[in-house]
Amino acid sequence: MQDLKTHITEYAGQCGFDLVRITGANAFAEERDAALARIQAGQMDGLPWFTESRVRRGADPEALLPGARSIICLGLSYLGPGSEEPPEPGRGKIARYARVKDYHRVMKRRMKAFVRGLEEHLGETVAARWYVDDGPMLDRAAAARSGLGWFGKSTNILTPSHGSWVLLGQVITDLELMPDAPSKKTCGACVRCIDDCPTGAIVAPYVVDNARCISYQTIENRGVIPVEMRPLIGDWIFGCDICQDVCPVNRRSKLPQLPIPPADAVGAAGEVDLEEILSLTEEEFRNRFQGTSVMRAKRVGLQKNACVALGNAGNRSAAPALERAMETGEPMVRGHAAWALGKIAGPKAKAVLDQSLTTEDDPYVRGEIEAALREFVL
Ligand code: B12
Ligand code: SF4
Ligand code: SF4
Repeated sequence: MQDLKTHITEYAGQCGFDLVRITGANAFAEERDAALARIQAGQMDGLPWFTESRVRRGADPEALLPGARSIICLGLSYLGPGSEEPPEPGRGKIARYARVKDYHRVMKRRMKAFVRGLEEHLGETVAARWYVDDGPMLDRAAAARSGLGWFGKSTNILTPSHGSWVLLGQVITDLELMPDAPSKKTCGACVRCIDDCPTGAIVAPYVVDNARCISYQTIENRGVIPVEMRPLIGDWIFGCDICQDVCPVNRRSKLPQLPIPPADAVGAAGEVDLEEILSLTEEEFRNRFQGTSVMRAKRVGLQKNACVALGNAGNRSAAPALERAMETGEPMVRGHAAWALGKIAGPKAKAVLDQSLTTEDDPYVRGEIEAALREFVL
């Protein structure tokens, strides 16, 4: 049993994973109850697919793989060379995990190769299912129980070697393997992430209120970004890394041994030109971001976020780009562009809003234009 475990650990490294630990396939009862309580408290609102039945299924490895005995927990760092300096004016920020190619594909490919290699080593078929992010499993719960890392108060899993900059995957298998012990490390008295989260989304240690998280608003929210949240989003246009950037555990994180290839469309610094984003056609958006995590936000979502970031930057030179968005964008983009025009102010912005009100017939967008125009009389 120990020999096989040693082989698995070494082989996972050869397959390109930075971290590997084992836990048993018993149910995640406490974490299931914590997740169910989170749903009931409305703190997962906005994610209709995150249902109670999904949590129950995902917390029970036997339900996912009958005969499951062990879970091989894998971690892959996505830390790159990009600096965390504030971007140049007119540019928006993309979270670190999206500065590399879509990790779902890369990790699943590596996990499949890992399982096939194990089968070759053992000379028999191994019953296995693998998950990363989009499966029902509670990825962090498995990582924590295996000792791959510990739950930070930001809810991110922190690892001693690679900080929280790791993506998490699991291979559930019928192999009997010696489980590792959970980590004894904790955040101690630190509360940096709670204090520095701009939206107050970490409502208590280990509890993130989904709808208040910039990551949710800029990636998952298909509708209107709440007006009161917009100024707090700053220059983030896809995801948010603040609770990780401020975390002291992340200060000396190791780089990945076999990095996920970079997403050239995003760049190592994760900075993109906001006016350029606003002008992309559907085809141009696809050509540029295909194969990256940014696709998740869709073009309309990214453009909506670009409007918010332009409004927050408050640079009047953005008025012509916002005007074009008012003329050609989808209602969701027009609405957020109107808000941005109200924020950047100036005679050009006012003229665009006045003109738009004469032609706009979408009631939601009209409401945004009227609210933006009220900014000028204050
Ligand atoms: C839904 C989701 C989101 C939502 C909701 C986030 C959330 N906190 O739930 C949104 C869109 C906001 C989001 C954002 C991000 N996400 Co996300 N997300 C998920 C997803 C799909 C499910 C998470 C989940 O189950 N939430 C439910 C709640 C209940 O779980 P939880 O927050 O982990 O809570 C646990 C703890 O609170 C613990 N607990 C409760 N009480 C106590 C008490 C103590 C003392 C302790 C120790 C623990 C503890 O039990 C709970 C249940 O396990 C997972 C993938 C997956 N399938 O698991 C990725 C995942 C969690 N996300 C990931 C990432 C990278 C991010 C972002 C960093 C992306 C970004 N840069 O924008 C941010 C981080 C924001 C944050 N602070 O969490 C990674 C995290 C990797 C890591 N090292 O932790 C995951 C694991 C994807 C992956 N496979 O790599 N995400
Ligand atoms: S990702 Fe950003 S908004 Fe979400 S909890 Fe962390 S700091 Fe707050
Ligand atoms: S910032 Fe502090 S409290 Fe938050 S996750 Fe990091 S160590 Fe824990």
